[in-house]
Amino acid sequence: MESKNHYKVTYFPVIGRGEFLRIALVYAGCDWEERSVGFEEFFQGGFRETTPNGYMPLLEVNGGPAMDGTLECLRYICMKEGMYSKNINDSYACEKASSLIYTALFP
Ligand SMILES: N[C@@H](CCC(=O)N[C@@H](CS)C(=O)NCC(=O)O)C(=O)O
Repeated sequence: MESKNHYKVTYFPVIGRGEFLRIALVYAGCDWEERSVGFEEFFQGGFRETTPNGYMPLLEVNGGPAMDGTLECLRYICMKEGMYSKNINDSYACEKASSLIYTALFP
């Protein structure tokens, strides 16, 4: 798979919600960069106030505005990179599996 898009993921330097986006971007073979924001920078350094809704991960595509919402961003990457099934039954199964994993990890 070859993508012409450039992505930026902004997240804490940990495995967490951001990992969903990192894995999708690596799997798709995308050109992407990571902006690592430490806890102090986020909570005390004012970074939180610069985010759309006060949380991360954030996803920027081709220099566009920051988007948030882990599963929404995951779905966005999959659709933009041609990994989202056009078969409604397959996409239902993928949505079900990703929601299940997400809510199990982040209830
Ligand atoms: N609904 C959001 C929740 C994101 C979220 O809670 N992120 C945590 C880090 S894993 C965060 O940024 N927390 C900061 C805060 O709540 O102040 C999503 O699905 O991405």
